[in-house]
Amino acid sequence: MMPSVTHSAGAADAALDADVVVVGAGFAGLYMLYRLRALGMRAIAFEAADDVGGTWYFNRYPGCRCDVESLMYSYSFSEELRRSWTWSERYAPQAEILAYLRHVAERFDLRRDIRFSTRVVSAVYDEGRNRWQIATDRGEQVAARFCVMASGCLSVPRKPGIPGVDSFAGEWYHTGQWPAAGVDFSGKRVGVIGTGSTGLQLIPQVAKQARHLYVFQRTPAYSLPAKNRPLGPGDSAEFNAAYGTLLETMRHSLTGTLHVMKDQSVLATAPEERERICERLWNEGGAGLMYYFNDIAVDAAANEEIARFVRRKIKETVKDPATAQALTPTEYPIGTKRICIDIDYFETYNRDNVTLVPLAHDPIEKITAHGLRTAHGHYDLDCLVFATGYDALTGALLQIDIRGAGGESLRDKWQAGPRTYLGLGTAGFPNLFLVTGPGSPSVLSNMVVSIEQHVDWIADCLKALHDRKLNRIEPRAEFEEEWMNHVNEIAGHTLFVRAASWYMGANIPGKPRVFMPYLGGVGVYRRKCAEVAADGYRGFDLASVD
Ligand code: FAD
Ligand code: N01
Repeated sequence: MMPSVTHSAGAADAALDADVVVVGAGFAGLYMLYRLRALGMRAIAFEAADDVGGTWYFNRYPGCRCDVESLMYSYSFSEELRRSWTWSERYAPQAEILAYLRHVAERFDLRRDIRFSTRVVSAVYDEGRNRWQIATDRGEQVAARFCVMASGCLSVPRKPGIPGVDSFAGEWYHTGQWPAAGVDFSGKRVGVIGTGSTGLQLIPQVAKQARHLYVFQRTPAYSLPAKNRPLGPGDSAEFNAAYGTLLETMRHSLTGTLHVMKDQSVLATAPEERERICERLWNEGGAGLMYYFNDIAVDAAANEEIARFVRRKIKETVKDPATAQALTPTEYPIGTKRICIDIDYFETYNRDNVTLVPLAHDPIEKITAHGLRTAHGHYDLDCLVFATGYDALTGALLQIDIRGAGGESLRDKWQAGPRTYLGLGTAGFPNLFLVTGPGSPSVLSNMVVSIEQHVDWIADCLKALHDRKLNRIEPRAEFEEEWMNHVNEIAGHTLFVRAASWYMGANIPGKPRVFMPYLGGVGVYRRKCAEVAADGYRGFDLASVD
């Protein structure tokens, strides 16, 4: 394809023209740029941060690491890249994943097409010119035929609206915006609000430094031990030797990983055998226990058996019975909020300098200048950490004023919850693509596998349009409707809808309660997307409008 970008770098009011604008430079934006370049299309990416990395740029809190094994949580598109990188641990720490993404940016010279420290504030489709008009917070305007939102599912941190939240006079941090220089908690009284995946990674690390750590827990989490360990050269060699087969397995699996669900029900397995399997998977570490049996996500009684096993482990680990009891989740099925993978989380409560403050019977009343007041007392704090999560899946998209054909606003269209066709696009918004958008497996999967699948689908689609001399693509409303019904129907058959999770938008007051990701599985979804493409992009209107 012919390049069509004109740059006048640096000038805030410069008018730019590109084939494609990409929003974001994390795993998704970087690979999208790589594919667009290979197609000969000229793309410009905007990234709010001052470097690449996305999630792994922002989440520098102590203990942050992946919970999908590093060997799987890696790009597959370049063998050369794979062989140029060695992971040091089963679950790599944040700094190493960020270094990997920087390595990718350098190896493929991607930074030259990225405008850093620049936030896209609006994207308006100009029907007459069949172009997206993108505006940034630095005053830049770009016209592009296509726009790809690689803006992340977990990229808008959320500080809760607790009364007095802005009155705290000490240091405060949100885990999703952690200072690059790090934080020294030595000698400090630290409060952590939040016990999701982030809190569980952070708490054991802060406990090692702080004078005293208070953990304010609203809902206890189910967590499985990571059993993290260093990786030796043998691990990579073994993985690389079988790579082709392993990759195919991941791509066609339920979750984009090597966890292959057995055709075996919890309830049909004899109790002693079940115990033996659970114990083995627990000791192997990671999320394997969640994906072995085929009925945990759909059968409440089966789920309860696995939940009971995990609850027993908590009781065996935490010495103080009252603390153990408070840390034990009972109110929702295991796995219906994202399962946590931890390193010494429950053990941390055996330390003298750690106090759990269960909020169930002692709710937070307000944050004060000097700490936090609950119904039963005041906790004096020097530092407060919000591990309170994200405006997930739709947050980054709806922060941008996106307007489609006829000026329709995405915020209006999605008022009752996101609506997409395949999570890849949305009717009324031609030439707009979403990477791991709501309605795709996204956050329920190994995101790198899902990101690559989406980016490949989008890149192949752009090539197909070009080859057929077409320049406009838009999901058809009736196919979108059908897809949303399918997404909802599958979710409705599972236990996921029983938990007040961020998958449901339940962590944000006022956010519509709909189950946003697609639960049909990575492999099934991949096949459906491929069929749509092979069938001439079934469900999309294609046109040439110039
Ligand atoms: P992101 O990495 O979020 O990147 C999006 C980028 O877009 C950001 O840099 C953001 O600044 C930028 N952006 C957004 N809006 C704008 C705008 N308007 N203008 C300009 N730039 C914008 N997933 C897994 O599969 N396995 C894991 O182990 C795992 N661990 C995780 C650990 C943490 C702490 C978190 C928070 C998430 C984790 N995830 C994990 C999910 C993770 O988000 C994805 O795996 C992956 O990194 C997402 O990449 P992305 O490029 O889609 O989005
Ligand atoms: O956020 P969360 P997270 N008062 O929303 C609590 C990925 N990730 O950053 O459950 C008191 O899960 C809230 O309580 P409750 C992963 O996909 C992966 O931890 O709403 N508490 C909850 O305990 C993950 O799922 C890794 O009752 C309040 C916590 O804050 C996603 O990112 C690591 C509160 C928020 O938990 C988000 O995880 C980290 C309030 N007002 C993240 N408001 C890996 O290991 C919120 N909470 C790979």
